[in-house]
Amino acid sequence: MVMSKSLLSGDRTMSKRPKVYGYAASTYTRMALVGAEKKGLDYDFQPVASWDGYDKDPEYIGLHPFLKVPVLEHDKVRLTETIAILVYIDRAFEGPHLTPSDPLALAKMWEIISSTISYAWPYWVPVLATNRLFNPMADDAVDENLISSRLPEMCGAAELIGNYLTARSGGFDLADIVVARSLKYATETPEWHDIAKAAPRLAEWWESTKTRPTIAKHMPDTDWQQRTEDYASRKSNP
Ligand SMILES: N[C@@H](CCC(=O)N[C@@H](CS)C(=O)NCC(=O)O)C(=O)O
Repeated sequence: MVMSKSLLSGDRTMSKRPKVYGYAASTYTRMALVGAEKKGLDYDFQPVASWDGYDKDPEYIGLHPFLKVPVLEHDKVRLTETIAILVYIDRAFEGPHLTPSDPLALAKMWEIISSTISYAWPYWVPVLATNRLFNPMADDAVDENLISSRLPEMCGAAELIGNYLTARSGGFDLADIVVARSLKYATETPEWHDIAKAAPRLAEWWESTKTRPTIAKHMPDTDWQQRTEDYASRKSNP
């Protein structure tokens, strides 16, 4: 277990403006940023690592007991865990509601979020995106066996979540933010063809969601050729 001293406790003066610590390629950081944007907050983003998160700034250490991002700081409040951050953003500030008031719609929102974090994110991001997109960028090996053996889970989760998303009666909520950010990298891989075929509702939802202004504004910049060059240049000039 990695336990580290918090940089954000002690004498540090907390910002009155909400501040999100994270890094640009981080799916969870981007969820917090989309939430802040959608709420219309005047907030700051403090990157604490290189774009890909591989090279951490000294400030990264101590932000989170398990060395994760994002972390939100606001006045006397410091929060870890993306979902907690999103709920705080929704409830602590004025602006459009990001969570439904209807009890069933609220439960459905959590059903989608929990399913995404439990059954989709572990396959779409650490298995698929890391191997297909981030490993080639860093000149690391691609585990083809892992990708192909986990394709059924990637497709199964996509089908389930697509069905949940399109069966809802309400509008945009935190579930859209969590699914959109978890799915983005998968849509850039060749496996997206199989996933979309297995989950046509999710594919249709993605087509209409990816162009929403706040979602589009917080797409990570995935020019992979440029990313590969940046990574190589960092490694040769540490
Ligand atoms: N349970 C955490 C998970 C956050 C998480 O896994 N963040 C990733 C980036 S998307 C991270 O910090 N990874 C550590 C690293 O990049 O070294 C949350 O909900 O915020």
